[in-house]
Amino acid sequence: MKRYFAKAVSIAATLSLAISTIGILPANAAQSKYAYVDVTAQVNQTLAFDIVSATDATTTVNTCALGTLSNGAVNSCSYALRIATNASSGFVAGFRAVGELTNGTANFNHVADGTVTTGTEEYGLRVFASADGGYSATNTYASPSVINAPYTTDQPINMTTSTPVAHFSTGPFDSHKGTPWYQNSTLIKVRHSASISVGTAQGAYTQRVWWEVTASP
Ligand SMILES: [Ca+2]
Repeated sequence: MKRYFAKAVSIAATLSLAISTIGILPANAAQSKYAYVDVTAQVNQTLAFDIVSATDATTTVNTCALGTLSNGAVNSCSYALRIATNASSGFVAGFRAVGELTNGTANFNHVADGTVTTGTEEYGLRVFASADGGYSATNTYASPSVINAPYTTDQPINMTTSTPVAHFSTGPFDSHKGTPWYQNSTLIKVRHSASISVGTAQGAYTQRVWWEVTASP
């Protein structure tokens, strides 16, 4: 009997609350409802890369002439990697060699001590960011690229797989906006150097070096 009585009280209380709620709602109450849209857009990754003159960023080149070598001097030739990307994590630049610097039978000795030196047969490359005197022209380029050790010194060119020498890893370039357009690029200067000894075999020497730039997503 006790259990039945308690249940009857509970039903009565619920009915009372429902009647009260209906009673205070205005006949024409304003209502609000919500819905949403998600706006989306896509910006695709861009990457531009050319090899250009070391003194003119608008001129593309694909030769680097060391000239006629002599026993009393170090000969050099230079060019620049012109790179632009909007990739969130920048890029990596590297090179690989197709064969040796060779006259067909004799291969040039690779530099092994970080410096191509007069009077010894040595050949190699080094890489410059603008911060260490790498590139300057009519316009000033504050290259954000970082040169990988040991390529701030003369290094051998005997890699058959792409070997990273420079990178930029903190996002798209934004420091060179304006005209001309190539100020949106970074410029990395590359210098090849060679020296000979009295025993270096005569001949016309050639080597093809490939550069690869990879955008970092
Ligand atoms: Ca040396």
